[in-house]
Amino acid sequence: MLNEISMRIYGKSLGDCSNEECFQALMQLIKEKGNDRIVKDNGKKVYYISAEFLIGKLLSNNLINLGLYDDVKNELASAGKSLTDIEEIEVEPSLGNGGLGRLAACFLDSIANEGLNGDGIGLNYHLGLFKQVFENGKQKEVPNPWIESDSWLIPTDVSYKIDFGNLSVVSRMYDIDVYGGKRTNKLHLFDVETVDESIVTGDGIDFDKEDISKNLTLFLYPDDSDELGRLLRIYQQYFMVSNGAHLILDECRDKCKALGKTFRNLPELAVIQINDTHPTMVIPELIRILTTDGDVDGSVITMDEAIEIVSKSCAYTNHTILAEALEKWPVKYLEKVVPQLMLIIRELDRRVKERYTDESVYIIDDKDLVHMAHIDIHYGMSVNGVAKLHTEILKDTELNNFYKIYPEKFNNKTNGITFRRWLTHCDHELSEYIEQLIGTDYRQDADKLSDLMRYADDNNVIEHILDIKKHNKQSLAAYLKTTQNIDINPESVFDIQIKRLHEYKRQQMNALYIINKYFDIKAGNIPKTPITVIFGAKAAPAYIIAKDIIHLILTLGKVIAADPQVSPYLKVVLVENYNVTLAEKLIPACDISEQISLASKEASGTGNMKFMLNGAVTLGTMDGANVEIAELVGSDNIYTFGASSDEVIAHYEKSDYSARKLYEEDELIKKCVDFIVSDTMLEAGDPENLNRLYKEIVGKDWFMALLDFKDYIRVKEQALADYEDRAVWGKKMLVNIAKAGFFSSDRTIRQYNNDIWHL
Ligand code: 26Q
Repeated sequence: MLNEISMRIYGKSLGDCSNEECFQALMQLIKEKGNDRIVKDNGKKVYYISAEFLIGKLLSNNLINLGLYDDVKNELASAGKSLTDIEEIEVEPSLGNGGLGRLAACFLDSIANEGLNGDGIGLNYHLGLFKQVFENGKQKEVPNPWIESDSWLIPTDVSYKIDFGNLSVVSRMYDIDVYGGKRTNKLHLFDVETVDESIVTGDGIDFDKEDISKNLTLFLYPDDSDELGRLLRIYQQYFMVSNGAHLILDECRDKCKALGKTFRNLPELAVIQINDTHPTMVIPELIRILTTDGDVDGSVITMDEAIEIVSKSCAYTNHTILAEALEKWPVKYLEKVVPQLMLIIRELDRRVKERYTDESVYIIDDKDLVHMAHIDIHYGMSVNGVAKLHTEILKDTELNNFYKIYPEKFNNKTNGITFRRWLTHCDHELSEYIEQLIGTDYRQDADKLSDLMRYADDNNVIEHILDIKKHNKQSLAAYLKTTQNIDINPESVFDIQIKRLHEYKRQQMNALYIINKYFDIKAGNIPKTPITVIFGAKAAPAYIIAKDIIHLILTLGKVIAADPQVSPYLKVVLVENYNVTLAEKLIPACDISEQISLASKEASGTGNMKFMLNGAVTLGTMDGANVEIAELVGSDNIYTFGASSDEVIAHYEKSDYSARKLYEEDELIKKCVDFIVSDTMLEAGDPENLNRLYKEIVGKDWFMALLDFKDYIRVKEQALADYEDRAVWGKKMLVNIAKAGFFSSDRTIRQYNNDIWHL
């Protein structure tokens, strides 16, 4: 099958092709096979609109979803080629930052695999988020280009003129196919024709922030620590939603014509799922276009009618309760960038103010800030959180005033992950073994993974699962050696924390644990099995404390590696440029999954689910989806610790948390925190970063790392002790895998469809 294509495009057989040529041939094969599954229908369609789509490499995933993986692998092997080597050719697009973007990618995969009609809408950032490199123990950001002349990206002839207050640009839509077992959907990525990568100057990610027609689609989340950066984000957001709105209405116009309907039927033809507040302007933009351009037949659509149509078509997903992450834009900025939209937003606000006296639900507040989430909640038909606890907190506290007005709009959709990427693809050996034991039914119905519970006391099975983990650890060690020149001991315990760097996720608490362990080892308490603590995290370029935490981890790694007393037993690694590809190698190799956010702050987490599915045991707080993991696996198969979300919320309400008090009153806490600014550390690292972080932890510690630190040590020690009994640990692994079925994104998507989309 592949040979035929290589003959056709290169005039030579597969065995004579280079890996690059094989990759091209594979792309060709996949695109041809995928085309057979394009379904054109006039039914209702979901548009998942998102600033991020963290899709990862597509080669193997596409092969798996098209059912071609094994055949292709065998054909390549008989031609003397390795699929794994060919995978290395593909560049991972960096179109996302973290969980929200990866969730969008998992959802597209599940929508297609459930056979549902649904496309993604986003932006084609040429240089991605940024590529992280470490220099002198610090993060440096450099561009992360990923678009090659021949890639998954397919140019289309869809193009719109997009008007801003002071300029207009012309867009172009590019598509990436999303293959499901039953149909092919699309990820539509909009780009600006005039984008110019050459305006990025120096060796970092600096560029002229005012040259909108050239910079609009260069980077995801350009540094918004100054006004120009914030304005640029508004340009980007409007560009995304205006293109999206035009596309949606164009597609609906065609359907209306075919079905004899009008835009008044929009809610029967389209549903727009708004991924966090970044695409919120799609609501006023749709209203603007409908009231300006009128209906399919040219008749007028009034403001009242347009609002009703749009409000019935849009649904909002909230991914955070951190106040600082809820977008609020100054009226003045919106007035400058999108004056035509500000007219609509003022009208939407006027209607809210006419109806409600409670100022907390206003769209425009008394400081002239536009609360984007408030637009979504008033003018959408659904508001969902992403895990049970998260939704409860939204209803009870953060969005309580809205919940009182619109109880019927609130619902929970606990996140999920696609098992095709996060099991079949990334842990082939494990998925094959699972299929030997329980067959393949679980691929359609993930809950069937629980059939594995039959083997919970079968020593041979447990042995086998432990063996697979061992192989994955060896593979990771080899991979990190070749790609990053990092040495890790595959015989050690792999303790892994990989996620965006944020204070609430508390990488700093993990670092303090490492300091505690360092002292322990120095005092002669040698761990039975050596420990490797692995981090992966990017810090937002302007987030100073996050960057200080990166520096702390890198410096600790250096200090420990240089200490012959400690280094045989403890190793600290921060992998460079953590991304989906690295996650696919790290997760199957993990023993202990670190999910240690301050309770109430992590909306859900999805890494926690991936680790569980791959047989890692969670060490976590009762936060986000950890709560649901704990319910599923039972207390024997998870390590939980720390203050509850209620306790944490009470501390914030009473403002009674004092890090300094804990630091001064507890000798161990003081000793560990003081080490950050010890002579050893200051000599190995940069005193500016270390002193600043020390002050932050003692003087503020807004996310209460010191509150949970002692309990964290206690429970982590228990986990490490339990690890020593391989049979006992192996059973915990098996139970985790067996109970992970609930976290399939196929389930999540069915729930979105049943409760919100009704496709
Ligand atoms: C906001 C304002 C200005 C600039 C940037 C932002 C911004 C950017 C990205 C705010 C939030 C994000 C990303 C959020 C995110 O990834 N949230 C995660 O979503 C996951 C999927 O639901 C959850 O599992 C995680 O718990 C949540 O942190």
